[in-house]
Amino acid sequence: VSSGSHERVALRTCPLCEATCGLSIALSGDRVLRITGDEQDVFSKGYLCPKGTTLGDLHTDPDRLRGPVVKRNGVFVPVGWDEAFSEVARLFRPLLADPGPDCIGVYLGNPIGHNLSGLIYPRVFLKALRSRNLYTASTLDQRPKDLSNALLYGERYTLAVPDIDRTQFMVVLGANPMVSNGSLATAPGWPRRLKALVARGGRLVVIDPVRTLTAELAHQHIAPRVGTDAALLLAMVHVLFDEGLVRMGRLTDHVHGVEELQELAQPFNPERLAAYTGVACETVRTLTRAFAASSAACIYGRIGTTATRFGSISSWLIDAINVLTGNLDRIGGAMFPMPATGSANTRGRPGQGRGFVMGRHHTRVRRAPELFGELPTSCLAEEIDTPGSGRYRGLLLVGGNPVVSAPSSARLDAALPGLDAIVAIDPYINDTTRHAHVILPPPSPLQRSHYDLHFTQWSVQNVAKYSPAPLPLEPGQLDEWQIMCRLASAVDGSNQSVGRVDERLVESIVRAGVQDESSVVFGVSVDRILEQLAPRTGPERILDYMLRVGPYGDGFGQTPSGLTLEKLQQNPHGIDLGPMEPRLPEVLRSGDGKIHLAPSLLMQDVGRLRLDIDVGPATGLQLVGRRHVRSNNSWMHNIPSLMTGKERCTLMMHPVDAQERDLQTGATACVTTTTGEIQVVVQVSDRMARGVVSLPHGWLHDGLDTRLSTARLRPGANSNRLADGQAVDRPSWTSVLNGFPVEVHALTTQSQKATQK
Ligand SMILES: Nc1nc2c(c(=O)[nH]1)N[C@H]1C(S)=C(S)[C@@H](COP(=O)(O)OP(=O)(O)OC[C@H]3O[C@@H](n4cnc5c(=O)[nH]c(N)nc54)[C@H](O)[C@@H]3O)O[C@H]1N2
Ligand SMILES: Nc1nc2c(c(=O)[nH]1)N[C@H]1C(S)=C(S)[C@@H](COP(=O)(O)OP(=O)(O)OC[C@H]3O[C@@H](n4cnc5c(=O)[nH]c(N)nc54)[C@H](O)[C@@H]3O)O[C@H]1N2
Ligand code: SF4
Ligand SMILES: [Mo]
Repeated sequence: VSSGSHERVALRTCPLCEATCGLSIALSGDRVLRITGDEQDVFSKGYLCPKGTTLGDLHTDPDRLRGPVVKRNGVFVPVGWDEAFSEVARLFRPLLADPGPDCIGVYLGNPIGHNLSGLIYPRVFLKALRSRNLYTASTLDQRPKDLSNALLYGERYTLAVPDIDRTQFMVVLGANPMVSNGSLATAPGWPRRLKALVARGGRLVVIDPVRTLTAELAHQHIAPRVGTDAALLLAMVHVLFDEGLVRMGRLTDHVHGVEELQELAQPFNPERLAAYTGVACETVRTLTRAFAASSAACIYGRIGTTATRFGSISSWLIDAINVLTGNLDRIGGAMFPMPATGSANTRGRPGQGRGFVMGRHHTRVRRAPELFGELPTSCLAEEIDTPGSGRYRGLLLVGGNPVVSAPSSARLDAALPGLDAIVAIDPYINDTTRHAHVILPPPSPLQRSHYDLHFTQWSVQNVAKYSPAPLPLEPGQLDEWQIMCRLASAVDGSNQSVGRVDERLVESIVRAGVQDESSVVFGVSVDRILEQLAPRTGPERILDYMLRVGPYGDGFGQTPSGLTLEKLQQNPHGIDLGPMEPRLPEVLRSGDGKIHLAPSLLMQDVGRLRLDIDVGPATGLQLVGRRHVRSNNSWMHNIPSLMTGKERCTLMMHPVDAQERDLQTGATACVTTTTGEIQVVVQVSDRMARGVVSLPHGWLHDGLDTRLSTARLRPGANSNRLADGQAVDRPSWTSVLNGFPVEVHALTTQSQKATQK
């Protein structure tokens, strides 16, 4: 698209958060003039947030690495790609030979999920490494939901998302989409959509210990005690049975375990739980009745329900309530998307799968089970610093910053220098990558094409949109998929070209397709398919394949009007594939084709919850996390325009809690747990409930050997120095990042004590 002689406009989906907004990028040459929302984008319709406008600043950030660096005598020096990959081979290959692949850990961070290369190519280096020690940011995030999805429906990404645009009653637990723009429910413009819900007379209820911006929009804000959602949800299930409100309608035939769940919930009446949850029994009963009475209701939970002590139970019961009230798979309820590039629930036999197993291998130190092939990041530090055979010797970091993002972060920070080899694919030298021996930087988002393979799986509208790279790679620069291919051949010693690694990957993907009885290309020859994909290469070739064999695809000519990448290229604002449609029972992939409402693993975990309830509500202060619209996890603090204004890394606390500790807004507090201690600026706020303090994660960039000149000016404090990697949601091993006890003191008294020692 061009306008004027020098100015042109490029369209690119924003890769920063799950909202997938369409951006309209005005360019002059390779200079970004401005970024606005793409009004014609079929999904985001012009919506964007302040972060989306800063991709040009990210592109020009002088601290962002433009070429690989290798550490020599403790300092990073720029090298060419050949030298960088030789160094990778020199570091990793001896370790792979002895003691072997399992001495290497791999960590895949959040931006990998927002990245076309990152969603396709990691398998090439994982195969080359042959290590089973894969860690991901998901294990700090949504893992309990993945687990409950797998147990209920047979597959982790069979995720019921709130039908936000058509619902009449929405309960939001532990999420603040007015700020986060939503998660595990992709919808650009959550704020607009929530306001539309209110405007059409729908009801919004927010359950959050903090009076967030989302809570302010709601008709009702319920502030439970931190970490008690599982009990609150059990009480709602109890009321559904107790008051005869269960109405499963057409779901009835597809559901197993209703009686077991009823029996389980029997003792959990809201009267008994009120002291524990802090929510009056009448509030629970009234809410449950109103929810059950609505013809289109959904309950949705996010990180304030997952990264908590009972995250798996909460994740499960959220779906259970949607099922028991007949709202699962109902228009305006919680529904299953149908992504254009397919997913595990569009492949294989419709309505039935193999079910799922976990624990095929375990971590060495704490024996934490593998889940979906991944190990919990809560265990990473100890696998590195615990002596003994099997201790990790090398680490590959791909788009992750666990020294800031993971619990027990001081321990991880101290452990990393003990490794023989750390390689990072990352654009920045930050708190984690400063420990690397080699850093391989991907190009900026503006130099890469985009398609949301991941988020279309939980998108509230079925859409498909491809963006070509707005700007070309600079001479000598590698795209991220090329880095991943070269990494693979450096590690396996084959020294195959990028082209060859890519060929082998696409061949293996197509071969799996033609051997899959459920695929439209079953029985077709691999070569015929590859001919039709030519002359594309790289992620575009694989994307084209996925679209063409996907649910709306052209099936390589079988449905000529169907989707292809070429068709997406002709529709740069995206193609609207329509609202979500009911998908039961076809969507199920459980072993017996049923929804398992009472999975034994989670039923058993209720014993742990029961003990907690018996112990009673925690005393003292509980820490929770929060997000800010101008901040993105740990890595956008180097963008000057996002860093203006008031201090954002503050400890928010209730006026009385602050007063009791002689703290005022602007004072520095010392926050301690059994794991660590930080100092942080206080912000007194009546948004907070008594006993709850809130601190954002993703801060602290004061390491002298980082290259983050803007971020370092306002380092904030790292909340994960307080979080304890030993504290997990038992079934999923997800870290408790929301809801752990802290002590808070005014800095002066604390520092005086320290000097007296
Ligand atoms: N601007 C911005 N947007 C982001 C991100 C970002 O860093 N910045 N990060 C992205 C990522 S990776 C994710 S996963 C999503 C997360 O998206 P959200 O889950 O919407 O994230 P938060 O804003 O942290 O909201 C969590 C809420 O849970 C509440 N909470 C804490 N403990 C409890 C509890 O025990 N019970 C209940 N009911 N509530 C509790 C907190 O007070 C908070 O309001 O956001 C994404 N979007
Ligand atoms: N206390 C607390 N901790 C939390 C959370 C919380 O709520 N509270 N939230 C958790 C959640 S939900 C998440 S998702 C995790 C995130 O945890 P991480 O994924 O570990 O952290 P990010 O901050 O997303 O770090 C992203 C890294 O990727 C790099 N990067 C950016 N773009 C690219 C790219 O295109 N390619 C590559 N290769 N690298 C890139 C950045 O420079 C940065 O180093 O944090 C978790 N940690
Ligand atoms: S909400 Fe903001 S950060 Fe998220 S995709 Fe849209 S513009 Fe990007
Ligand atoms: Mo996340």
